[in-house]
Amino acid sequence: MSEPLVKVETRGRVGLLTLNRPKVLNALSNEVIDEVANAMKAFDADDNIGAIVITGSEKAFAAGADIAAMKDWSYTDVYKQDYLGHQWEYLRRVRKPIIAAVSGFALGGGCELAMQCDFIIAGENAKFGQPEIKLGIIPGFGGTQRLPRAVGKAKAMDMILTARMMDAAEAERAGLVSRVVPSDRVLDEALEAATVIAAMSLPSVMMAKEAINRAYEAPLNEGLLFERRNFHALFSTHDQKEGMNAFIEKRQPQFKHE
Ligand code: CO8
Repeated sequence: MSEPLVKVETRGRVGLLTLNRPKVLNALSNEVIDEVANAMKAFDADDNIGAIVITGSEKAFAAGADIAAMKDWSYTDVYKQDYLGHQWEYLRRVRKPIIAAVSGFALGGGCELAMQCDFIIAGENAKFGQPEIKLGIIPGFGGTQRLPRAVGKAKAMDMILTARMMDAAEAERAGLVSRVVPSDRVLDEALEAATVIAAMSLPSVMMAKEAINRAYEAPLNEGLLFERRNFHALFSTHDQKEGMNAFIEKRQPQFKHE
């Protein structure tokens, strides 16, 4: 049997996706993205999963869209299939937290895939970049929108216009990644973070994610109201009573995720 393009596993309450096209540095073909989106949908619908990790290999998280597959496409080909729409946009709709565990290259669509996740844990050998300009195109999967939000306009312009890569230390300073760890620790660190998150009350985790994302999509007043209403709503859950009682009684909470 041939190797799957994306390996899908569970580790306790954590769903783990591993991009698995090592010969082409995990180049993201439509087939790969279909498999990622389908696995994400299944994890999102599974009550036994509380957080998701997506990773690649030690050499590459993903070196971008599959250039060999794209090179002969015409405008009508990409327009008619709405390339980078539909399944590709699915990640945005996943309601559980997704952590990108990035080692090696995260370039073009690979950098954009990592930025669609909720946060990035990078290995010391990670390299981020949007080199599309060298191919006569521009980022098409959110790079021109998410990179400036993550690192500011100056660095985003610099990276997208010159195609230079950012190493892990610069990415951490710029706010693109949340932590940098030794390269051989990336996946373990991401799984540990995901396990911590998955042990929290799922409704509060989902509402926190939704509220943080509002900070990017709504004016401050709307975002603050959205946060406050969700804060109020959590007082209707079992887990809020359990969490607060456990604190007062000096014991660990037993969350039911409801
Ligand atoms: N697509 C297809 N094949 C690739 C890709 C890719 N993006 N990247 C690497 N490969 C292949 C190489 O062709 C090579 O294959 P082969 O062994 O058959 O020659 C193999 O992977 C190994 O690559 P290299 O020999 O080049 O390895 P190096 O260590 O010398 O270099 C680099 C590593 C620097 C990462 C280099 O491979 C590189 O520059 N890759 C292309 C990076 C790039 O331009 N990425 C942007 C692609 S365009 C894009 O992402 C469009 C964004 C739109 C949204 C996409 C949504 C996902």
